Amino acid sequence: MSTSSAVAPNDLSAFWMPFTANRQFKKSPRLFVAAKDMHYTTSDGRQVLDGTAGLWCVNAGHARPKIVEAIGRQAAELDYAPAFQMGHPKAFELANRIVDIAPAGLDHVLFTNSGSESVETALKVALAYHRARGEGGRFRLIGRERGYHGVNFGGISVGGIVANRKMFGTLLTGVDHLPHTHDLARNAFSRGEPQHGVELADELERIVTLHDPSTIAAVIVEPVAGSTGVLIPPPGYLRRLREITKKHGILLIFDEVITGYGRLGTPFAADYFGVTPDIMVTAKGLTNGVIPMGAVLVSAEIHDTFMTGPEHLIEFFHGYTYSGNPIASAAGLATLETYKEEGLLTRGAALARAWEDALHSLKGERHVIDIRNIGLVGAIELEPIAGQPTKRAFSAFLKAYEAGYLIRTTGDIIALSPPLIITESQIGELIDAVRAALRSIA
Ligand code: PXG
Repeated sequence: MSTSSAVAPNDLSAFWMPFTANRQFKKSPRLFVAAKDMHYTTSDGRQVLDGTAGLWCVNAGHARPKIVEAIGRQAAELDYAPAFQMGHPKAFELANRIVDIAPAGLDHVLFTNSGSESVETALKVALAYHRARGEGGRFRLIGRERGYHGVNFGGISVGGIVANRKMFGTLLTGVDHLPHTHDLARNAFSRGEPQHGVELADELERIVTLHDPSTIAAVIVEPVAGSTGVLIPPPGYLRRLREITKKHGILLIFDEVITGYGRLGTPFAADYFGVTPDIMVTAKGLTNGVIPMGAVLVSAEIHDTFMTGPEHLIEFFHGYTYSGNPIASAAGLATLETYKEEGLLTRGAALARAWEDALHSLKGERHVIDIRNIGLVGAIELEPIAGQPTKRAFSAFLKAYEAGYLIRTTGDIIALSPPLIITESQIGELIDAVRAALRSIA
């Protein structure tokens, strides 16, 4: 009997897996059974270097003692407290700690359980805010092509991924989209921010004029689009969006589910780009991915707009059974402490140069048509196999996995986003593994 059968389930059919090629997976399953720091252990006892921080969330690496201990202790002490009309100390404490590290001006926190819920929460806050101020005619939401804002109806409506939208009916009405900023013809192999494309922000002015500014509630963008392949904005682009939104009284929402908590070498992308939104959507790295939790940060102006009327009445009709739940709050506090103790929210900046050089050493390898990097994020875009999009990158994923490296693919793009504890020598190892994978595929 192999070690694998001791830890493998005997039937994989009941679990309909998310965003997975279920039939391919179940024919040759890839199962992790343990993880520590930079590595997973597979069910057949192999070590796999985590090149993706799980799904962009395990920023401090796996099984960090402080977080593990906090979760166990909290489960024994106070496992659950009702989220509505009751509280517990750690949720308040965590909200304060998040505000401490957030860009100035984002002062209040609504808790959720995922990035998708954070997005829905942000969109609802935006609509309700305008209505509370007597501008209920602002009902339109503007997203962006190739944007990913989770999988719930608001998020797929403002999102710009065709496959995530086309099966699901009419979605939200009153939504429009900016063009994406990906421009291989002009920007391929840029190091860091690509030079061309700032004028794409002016498309917002065109859309706003088309609908009239008085109908528009909010614009939502990922500062750096993650899921659709690490699309980095040109210098000045986000600043321009900020200027246009401000001019027209439109709220700007940054979806920092991926870029938040140190991914770019700054606490948030808002810090990296020097642009502060009115609402910031976070999740993932907030709890190091260990317990589901998200946080939506809003300005005092937005928060205070709701704090009117009789004090015994609920101000905002929204929330989840698990908003700010005790165990998630404890995990969040321990995660932020770990980030602080180890300087992880800025460690990406110290590694960014080595990361950039390592990634760009793949230029000239077979199939590679672009390489992009910012902070501790990278992407390697491959020429698709004619008539078989996604197949080439998926083959690279399987090769790398067999060799002991976890990478992530989206379309024919390889995306890398390792835990922020990665060493320079592990960066070298990871990139060499990608190189070997590229050399071994058709
Ligand atoms: N916004 C952004 C910007 C995201 O990247 C979500 C919202 C939704 O978060 P939840 O927690 O509901 O999944 C995300 C999630 C990938 C990948 O490999 C990306 C995400 C999730 C899973 C895989 O690109 N992003």
